[in-house]
Amino acid sequence: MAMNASSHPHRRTLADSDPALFELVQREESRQEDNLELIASENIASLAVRQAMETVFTDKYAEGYPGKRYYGGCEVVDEVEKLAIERLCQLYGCEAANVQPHSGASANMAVYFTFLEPGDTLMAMNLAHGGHLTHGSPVNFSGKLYKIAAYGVDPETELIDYDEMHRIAVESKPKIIVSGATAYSREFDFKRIKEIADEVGALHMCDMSHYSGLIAAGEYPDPVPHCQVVTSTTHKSIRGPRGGMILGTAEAIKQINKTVFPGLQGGPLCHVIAAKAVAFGEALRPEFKTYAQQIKKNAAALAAALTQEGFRIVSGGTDSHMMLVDLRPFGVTGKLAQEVLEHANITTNKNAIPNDPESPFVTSGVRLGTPAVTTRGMVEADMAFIARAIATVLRNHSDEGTLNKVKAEVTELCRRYPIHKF
Ligand code: DSN
Repeated sequence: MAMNASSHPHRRTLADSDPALFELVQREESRQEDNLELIASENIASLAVRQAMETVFTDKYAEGYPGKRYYGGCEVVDEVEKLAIERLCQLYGCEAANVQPHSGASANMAVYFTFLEPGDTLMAMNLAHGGHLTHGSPVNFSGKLYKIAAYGVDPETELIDYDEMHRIAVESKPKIIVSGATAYSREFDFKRIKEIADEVGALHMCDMSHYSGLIAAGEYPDPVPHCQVVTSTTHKSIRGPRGGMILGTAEAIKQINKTVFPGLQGGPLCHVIAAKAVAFGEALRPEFKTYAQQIKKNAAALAAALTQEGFRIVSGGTDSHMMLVDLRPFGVTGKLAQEVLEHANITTNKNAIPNDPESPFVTSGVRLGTPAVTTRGMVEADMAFIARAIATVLRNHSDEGTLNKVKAEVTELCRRYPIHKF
């Protein structure tokens, strides 16, 4: 007997077809709904971005680039990828782009594989001062394949020491200087870094992953005019789907394209590229600028309120969406803070502060960021509440009654700013 369309196994909903997985989705939705997301690298993608990710583009193989594919049937995905590239170039005013990298790490890998040979010198920010794993960690391919020359922050000001960067660059003669970081809340002087790179014959690459939404909105210094290449994730402050992207001069992207495919990746994730196109379209709208401005206002308000509560903010404040909080005045480690804050529905990540006396697994700090809570609609007054909640939890971390009380207040705040359950 022929099946009708709704009884065909392929037409069953997730809830009907796989209740176990569906229940996990529901649990995660509830967790996101009732928790304050302060991890600086996370955000909440729009419904439109998520809908693009669940489209039929997930089924399509499209090795190659628009107009030059290795499979048939690519006429529609060609238009999707061209749309994503066109919007991305408009957003950042760049000559060319590659939207295929599966992640920020693979975007960085593509740039290094294009312009470096194993054993060459790569200069990037010291991981202990805010650099990323792919900026030369000894446990990452970058630290294993290349000689690493690290620059960092001045011990007093906790701001990047550009004179020292210049000295290290002249001494180590890197082939690439990477700007950008994963835990540096202040502005980078991209012009100065380009001057240093030019002097030593290095390529300047910015990994703008953290700052990409602010940069798109003109709320953080623009690296594009000062770099041959700029890489990024697509899911942090730019608020797209999880993934990566590379922008650059036409000449640089021509070379990088060959490294991304066929050098490193096979078929691109066409459904994710579709969602990237949607996110870039959203970021081109005027309301995205208002959003980026509010991210910064919220970060400044949170840093000021935490200072009032007795915390020390590394470098004394923030120029972006994030801050590093030195917890030593409260006598707690980053590890303990992350655990007890989670008990009160406040999600953070422990993070080393510059010259941290604790190990990277324990740390003396937490990193906080405002992109996700700003997407929910929270404003400066909510940041004052959040600072008080964090201080109350850390002052009373072994008092379960206080933790539960703060948890109830945090849940109440979250429910005033719903995400999925409108
Ligand atoms: N995991 C990211 C962050 O939290 O900054 C970096 O890739």
